[in-house]
Amino acid sequence: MKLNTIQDRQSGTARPRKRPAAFTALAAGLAATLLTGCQSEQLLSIGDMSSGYNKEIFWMSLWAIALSIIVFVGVSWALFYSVQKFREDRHDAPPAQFHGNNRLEVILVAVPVVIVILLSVLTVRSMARLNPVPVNAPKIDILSKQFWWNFAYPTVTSDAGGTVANGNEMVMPTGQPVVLNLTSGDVIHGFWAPNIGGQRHALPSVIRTWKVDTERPGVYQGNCSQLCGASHANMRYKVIALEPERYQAFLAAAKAYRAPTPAEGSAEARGYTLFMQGKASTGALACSACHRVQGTPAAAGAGPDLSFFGTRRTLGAGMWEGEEAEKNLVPWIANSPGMKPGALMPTYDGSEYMVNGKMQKGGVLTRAEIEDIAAYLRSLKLPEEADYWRGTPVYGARAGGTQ
Ligand code: HEC
Ligand SMILES: [Cu+2]
Repeated sequence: MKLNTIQDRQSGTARPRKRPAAFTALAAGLAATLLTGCQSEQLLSIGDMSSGYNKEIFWMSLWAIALSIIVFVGVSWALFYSVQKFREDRHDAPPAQFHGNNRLEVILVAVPVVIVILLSVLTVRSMARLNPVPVNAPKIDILSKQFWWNFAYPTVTSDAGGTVANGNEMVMPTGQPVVLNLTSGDVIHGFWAPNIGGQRHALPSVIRTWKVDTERPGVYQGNCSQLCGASHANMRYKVIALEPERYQAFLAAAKAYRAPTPAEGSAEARGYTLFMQGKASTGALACSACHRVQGTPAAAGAGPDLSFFGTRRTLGAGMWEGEEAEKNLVPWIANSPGMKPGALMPTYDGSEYMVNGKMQKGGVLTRAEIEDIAAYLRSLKLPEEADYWRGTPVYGARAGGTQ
């Protein structure tokens, strides 16, 4: 196709009305990349007014912005007025001097002081509303680690032993403040799910407590907001807000949950054995050395809790969702550091990976063995009524979203 150049126009050719095809193709390509590339992306919004936390911050900011506009307009007016009124070409004589005018000086100091006091009062008022943590509110203990999240329910001890917990998917009730206790197992991370309220840093050896809330049931996106290493951008999670009755149903079922015992001779049973014991002959480490599955001997915390893995819809700490997560489970178990840079899980296809700056070689499981383990993981399901994804609307999913 002939490009529309300056020479064309100078030589008298009319500029074609149509956009050059190259441009159209580029735009279409870009749109396609954006749409497919972000298939599982969800909008994040600090302006989500279904959260009381966000509402409070919004009104406080509005006051602060309004005061700033008043100051800006006032100062600009004074500036332009003086420049205009006291132009040198209109005034031959030196201007009147008012050095030592106490009244003026007091006014010039008092006005900013009043504005700053007003802003402080507004800020302190918002803090007084947001900071107190209700005693009887639902609590969630959050552990962040490179590059995943664990959400534990400290008041819910499971019948099978241990505290009820879920990796990378946080379930909370709507219509009431939820108290979050956040910490880190290694470096500094940031908990940021703006639709439900404020962001906090996760600091090693410190527990930060605050509250979040939302009125609207839904699935919300959460991200790590503090640069924490190679897979910082892949350190995501979902917040699933349920109406209180459904939340209670989830907690009750999670409390009573015991991982199902697979039928003898099934793929799940073979997967179970490999999960618990690994395969010493090929150096494949037991999954139970790092993961917990409620109701089994697996009780370790070096990786996310997998108790209800079959109910989950994300994989790799929110890197994949829905069908993608389903498709990637076997490749993930085979070589997770290959799929997610820096993931601290061994490989099971014999490839090399790095831990603490040292190259290591993973053990080896066959494809069939890994598929058995995947089958076992998929069988780890909460009962139907406690499936927190079922029917829960996904907030702000882009076109082509998966849920
Ligand atoms: C040395 C500890 C370790 C061992 C052994 C281990 N894992 Fe992991 N696993 C991890 C860590 C750490 C993560 C989190 C990786 C990330 O997202 O950055 C993880 C993540 C996972 C996830 C993804 C969970 C999610 O929701 O994103 C699955 C599934 C999983 N492991 C299964 C297994 C299986 C199956 C085995 C055994 C074949 C196994 N793991 C062995 C440490 C381990
Ligand atoms: Cu992080």
